[in-house]
Amino acid sequence: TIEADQLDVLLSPDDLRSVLERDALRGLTASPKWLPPKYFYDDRGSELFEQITRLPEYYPTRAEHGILQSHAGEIATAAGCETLLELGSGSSTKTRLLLDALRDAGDLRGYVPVDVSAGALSESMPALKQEYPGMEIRGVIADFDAHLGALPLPGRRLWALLGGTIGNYPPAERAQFLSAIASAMQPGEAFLVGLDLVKEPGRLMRAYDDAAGVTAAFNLNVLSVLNRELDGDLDPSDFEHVAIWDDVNEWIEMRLRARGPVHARLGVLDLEVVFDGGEELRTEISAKFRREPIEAELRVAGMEPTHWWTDGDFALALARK
Ligand code: AVJ
Repeated sequence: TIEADQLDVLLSPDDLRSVLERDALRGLTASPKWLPPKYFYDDRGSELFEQITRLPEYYPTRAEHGILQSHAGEIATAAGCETLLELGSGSSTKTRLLLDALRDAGDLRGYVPVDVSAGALSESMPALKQEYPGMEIRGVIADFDAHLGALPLPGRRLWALLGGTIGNYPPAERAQFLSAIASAMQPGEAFLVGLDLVKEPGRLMRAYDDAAGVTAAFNLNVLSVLNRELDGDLDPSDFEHVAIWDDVNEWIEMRLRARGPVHARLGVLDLEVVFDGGEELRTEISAKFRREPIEAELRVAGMEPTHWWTDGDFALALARK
């Protein structure tokens, strides 16, 4: 169990619902249709994502883990921080590598996991509390697009955004988000960001369209989220999973393509949702990075990139305010 003084709720379930209503109305009435990827992660979606991280085709999680295993000590020393603030904490294997390294570097004081999902925090926090007895743990339920300025400050923080989550933001939003992080950081704090790198398109495509169909199920699950939260009657079997590599923008796009004409309704929005046969709904972009351009973006946002660790497939970049 989590005690009340260990949890800040900046985002209530009602808030999350009204953001979903606004995003769904905006995205489903747009042309082409789109939805933000944050709604993938209900309990079922989070479980499917955990399965994705174990697929043979999905290399980013293993790659990032390997880099952390090899370099966590250097990262902790370079960061020189006493608190780990993790944006989108999810499951905590990577967290432990960083916490151990910060502890070995001698400075560990606190851990601040930030997530939209209370479920993720109530799973990870009790165990971490036991494993790191002297450490202050302060979970925050927040939308990290909205609440960066309101996060707790128990000592100098290492801000971590792992897994390649930054890739979900299209360039303009990414610039805004990085600036918002930079302005929420105190001088002397550090930012560690996980970046999936541009590579051979075949490998990228397979990572987002696996043979076992787990990514397809993950993508289609967002329709169940809409049905449940917005009283909808979308039929997942009316849609197929599509992953494409956009080599101009250098991002993967996931879409749901209507197998034929679709007429559905979202009761809460009082909205008819109509698809032509073959029409696509964009559900995610996952941008892939190159070193110089993303380092330039970090500088524009107001940070100074200082370190870059990579295995050739994935990279961790460290920047300071
Ligand atoms: C959690 C956003 C990093 O973009 O690779 C995995 C999500 N989507 N398979 C990614 C995802 C399809 C993942 N991120």
